[in-house]
Amino acid sequence: MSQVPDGDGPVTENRAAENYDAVIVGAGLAGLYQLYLLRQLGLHARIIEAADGVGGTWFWNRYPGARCDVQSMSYSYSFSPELEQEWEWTEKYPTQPEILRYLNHVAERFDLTRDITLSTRVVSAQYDDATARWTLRTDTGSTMTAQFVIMATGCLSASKLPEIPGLERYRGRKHHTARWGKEEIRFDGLRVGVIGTGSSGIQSIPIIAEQAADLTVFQRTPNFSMPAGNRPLEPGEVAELKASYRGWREAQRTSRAGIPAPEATEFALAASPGERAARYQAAWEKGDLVSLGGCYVDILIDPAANETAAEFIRSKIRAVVHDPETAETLSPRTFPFGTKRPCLDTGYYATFNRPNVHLVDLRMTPLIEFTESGLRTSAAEYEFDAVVFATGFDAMTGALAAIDIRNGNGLSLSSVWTAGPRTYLGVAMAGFPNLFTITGPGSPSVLSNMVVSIEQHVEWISDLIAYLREHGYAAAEVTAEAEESWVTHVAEVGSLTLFPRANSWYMGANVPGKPRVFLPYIGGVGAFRQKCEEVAASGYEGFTLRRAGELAAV
Ligand code: NA7
Repeated sequence: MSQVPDGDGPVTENRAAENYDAVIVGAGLAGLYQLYLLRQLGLHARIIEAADGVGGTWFWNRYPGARCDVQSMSYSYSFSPELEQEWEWTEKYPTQPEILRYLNHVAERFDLTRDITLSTRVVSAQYDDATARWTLRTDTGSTMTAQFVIMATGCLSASKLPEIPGLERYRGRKHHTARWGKEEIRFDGLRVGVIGTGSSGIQSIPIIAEQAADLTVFQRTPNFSMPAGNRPLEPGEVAELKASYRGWREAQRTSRAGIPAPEATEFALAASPGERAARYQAAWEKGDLVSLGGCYVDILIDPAANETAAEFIRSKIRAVVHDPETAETLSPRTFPFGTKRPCLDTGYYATFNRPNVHLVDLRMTPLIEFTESGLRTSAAEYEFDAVVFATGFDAMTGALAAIDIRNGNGLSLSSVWTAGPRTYLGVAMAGFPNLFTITGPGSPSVLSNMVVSIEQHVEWISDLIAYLREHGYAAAEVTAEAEESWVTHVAEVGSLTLFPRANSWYMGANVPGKPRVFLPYIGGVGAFRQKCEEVAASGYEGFTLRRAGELAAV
């Protein structure tokens, strides 16, 4: 957490502003690589990071069982062949501690640490049209100016608590999966309640269940989850991928989701039930996020096709969970498969066969309030020694909205985004020159292997900055027309799919009052990259580029 200076009052009022070519907000996967590339360009750049260590998502999400759902050798930087060769991943899916070790290694190996300010949260960013510079203020009272500001603030970093009254009354232990402490937290012999059955709940529940005397899971919406099939990596397969890494990286970059997979060509409803079952079973056994949804072209487009995949997963739940009523409660029926982020698990459904685990269906009996000793639903009162909130995030816009970002006219980004975020390529906003977002709304981001999308955005932003400097430009600003046309395109492509039918965080539906807009871009990583490359090749079509002498005219 950020450290606010205590004792002597604000340290800063008379502290001189530090001046940079670029300030990067956030030291996760995106911020680290951005710093590395800007340094290569010769920029004086600095990362400001709220946490007291690097790692972003992987710094904060330390809950038991936290693991990436993209395979380790693919969920890693591609920019350094040496790094690729020397780092040894140990499991098919990397644990949070292993990824955090990797990111700390990257920060040290590329000597990034000396340009990272930790324990400092950027609270505001104000642009000045006349100088084409941003002024940033932090919660430690420091001020800095920069020509470029790059928000590497993450898509899932603004965590949220459930909107249930009385939280302050509850006297037991409280833990949010995305704000887990650094010390080991155990639940041995305790009565525990877990709220939330997204990825964080589904990964942590089996482990908490093994420790707790008694575990109650509060489920609002059941999720589709598939077995991860996690296992140690074999030396042979590691060597094989390391030998062919360049080709693999290229395949990642041109794939749909940053995870190379065969493109389906057939329609689910054209196949016989037996053919479908065999194909779904083979995909199920692969233990990954993309194979099942990728079995047929129409799964994310046609509700009837989707239902065949959804019912296949429900049959798996029924096969594992002994009590038919519990199996049915765990079976998703209110949204199409794939339109909320599916999960990968290790023993999730079987956990509900344990005598110490109970499932509460919040659709039947909603949460009413916290009490001093636990929780009350419309049907019963529960007492807990510890409550775990696996209640997710204000996704994609939450971390940006938390910073008071204002343009030269004093207009805030949040006020421009009241009806939903507006970006060009998820990377820049009209009216906010020299401000960039890595994997912002309107880019493939959370629908893809984040590392692939992060590298693409970071490289694109770096190329744009290099172009500006080479050609003597002081500022780049997206035109209103380019932004409008991209926002329209993102919405149109989204509306061709089943995604808008789900109350998901992709739609902003998990945050009361948030506009219902499909936030990521579903056009695919490869196609998106191509579009970005075309924009760059055209001399940054869609941007107005200004030289220093033209700034006053703005
Ligand atoms: P998610 O996937 O947003 O899951 C949050 C869960 O918490 C989900 O089951 C929510 O139910 C539930 N929730 C949220 N608010 C409430 C309230 N007020 N009452 C009851 N239940 C609630 O977050 P995760 O951290 O698990 O995963 C985020 C992403 O990280 C994941 O998708 C991967 O990309 C990695 P709901 O479904 O909204 O009804």
